[in-house]
Amino acid sequence: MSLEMEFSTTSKPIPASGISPESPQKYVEEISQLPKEKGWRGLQELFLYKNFWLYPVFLEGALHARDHFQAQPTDIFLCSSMKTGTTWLKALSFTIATRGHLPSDDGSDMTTVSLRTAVPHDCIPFLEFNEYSTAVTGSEIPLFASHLPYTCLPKSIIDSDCKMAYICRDPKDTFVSMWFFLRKFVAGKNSTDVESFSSIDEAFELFCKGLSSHGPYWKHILGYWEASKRRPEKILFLKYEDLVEDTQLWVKKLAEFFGCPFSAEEEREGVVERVVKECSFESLRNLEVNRSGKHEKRGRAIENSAYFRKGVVGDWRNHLTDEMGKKIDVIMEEKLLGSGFTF
Ligand code: PAP
Repeated sequence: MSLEMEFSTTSKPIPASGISPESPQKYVEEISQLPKEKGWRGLQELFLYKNFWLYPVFLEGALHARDHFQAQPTDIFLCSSMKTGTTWLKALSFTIATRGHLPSDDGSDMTTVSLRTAVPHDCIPFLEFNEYSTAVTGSEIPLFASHLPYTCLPKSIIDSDCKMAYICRDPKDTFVSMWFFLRKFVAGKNSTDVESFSSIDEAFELFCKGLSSHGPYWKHILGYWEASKRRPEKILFLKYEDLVEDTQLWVKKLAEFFGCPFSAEEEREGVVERVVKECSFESLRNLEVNRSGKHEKRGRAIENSAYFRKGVVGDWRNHLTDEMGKKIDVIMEEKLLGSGFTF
């Protein structure tokens, strides 16, 4: 996905609405009638669609998918709010689905489409970037990804009873990851832009009010959580922290969920371990494609390295005060109360 498409800075010559000029007129009109808020300084305005704050590019994609995407019952969606582990989940899922082509340690049996040559975002298409004609290469499983909240997904996905794997993450680490990611993007423009970007304190207050990309974050989680309780066999719920703690266990669960469990022989041969190793933060971050490559969509590019910052649990402690941590924890507790979900 292209950051420029998602979060064009205010310094760019974009329409006041933030809606891209190439968006069909009917979507421009629909979006312009939605409530909007300024959101994070240095980024576009956020628009309120079905009770969620979305940047125009995601919204355009959501509306387009709503009108045009025809899900098949066999499609599987990897869903997440931003910065909760999407890249990792994509890498793991892609590797599980294409493990018949797993490169050996010396790389001798590499196929053309591989995590060693493409950023995970280029391996599994995003629904809201209208990439759904691009089937995942080398995989028997039609995998797609989406950052959209459950209630904003196209009706055809819900009606087709598609499987979904949803990943969420501690809100403090999610917020910190998002702030650095967006700041890095803004910093890529020029120093004036980065100076005008929301400070971490300012962005934190907005995040706590639900004003962030795809926010409120708690509502994003709740939508999928409630759906997973209604359809547990169709919606697999993952936490980034659990994935860190026991990646092998979750890789096996994912494979079972996708309908391609590891055979006893594969387990004996260490295929699960190889999948985990292939997708580890260190392995992915150190690949040439992710160190110096760029990720291009619609003629625009961002550095792949932006998707691999630290990859640890609890980094928020280096950037937020205990008081801030407590504040967001209390908000999350209140909002998730009675749902049965906790971090
Ligand atoms: P996206 O919404 O832009 O797709 P997403 O992949 O959901 O981002 O989240 C990025 C986070 O996942 C980053 O966290 P950090 O800022 O706290 O470091 C990124 O480092 C982390 N990440 C990416 N790949 C991996 C991986 N293989 N293992 C663990 N964490 C990872």
